[in-house]
Amino acid sequence: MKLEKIQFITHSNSKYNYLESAIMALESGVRFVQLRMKDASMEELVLIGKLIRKECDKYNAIFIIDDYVELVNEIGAKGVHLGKEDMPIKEARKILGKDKIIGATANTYEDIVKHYNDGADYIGLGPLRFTNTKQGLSPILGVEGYKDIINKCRANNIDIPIYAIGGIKLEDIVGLNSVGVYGLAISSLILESEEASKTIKEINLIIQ
Ligand code: TZP
Ligand code: MG
Repeated sequence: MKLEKIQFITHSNSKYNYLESAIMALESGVRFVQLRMKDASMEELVLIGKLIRKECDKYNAIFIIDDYVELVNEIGAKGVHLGKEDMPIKEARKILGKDKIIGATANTYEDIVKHYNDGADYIGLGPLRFTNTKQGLSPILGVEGYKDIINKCRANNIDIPIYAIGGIKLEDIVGLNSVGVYGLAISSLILESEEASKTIKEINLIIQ
């Protein structure tokens, strides 16, 4: 399955709840959504997850969920995104099989090598800079951090799509693209955009 270059991560703010955030992103042109809803109960996740999955189906968009390997099939999602405190990638692969997408969070080159060897489909590498969207951020990488890590991957034939994540603004994307990120995992940039469809088009022009 070809991975879309923009992954929208759900969030809520004064304008949108989680479901509305996903619908707004889809209406604006996003075709890859991750349901991230940190304080939700399993029941809520299943309920909202199924609703977002139906919306994604309408747009033929890829839909994955954060953290919960055990809910992937129940929700009908195409995969899962796993962080450092979540189920190990190898174990998740055994449960989900080869056709589901497994994304993994990384902050260093070493994290990427481990996830690559364990069979991840893509990496979310970050954070680029500070963001309020996530608590307990790993050390900030800056564009130079991405450059160093991606160059090391290339030198060692570690070939896996790398998504930049965390605090990404429109003006960062040319730089991120030029150091070789595959795509972007974003939330605030879309949720706080005055015209999200225009923002998506602008991102697509740079990153394709
Ligand atoms: N991990 C680091 S930042 C983030 C996650 C899941 C959420 C997206 O951040 P932003 O800054 O709202 O795009
Ligand atoms: Mg997680």
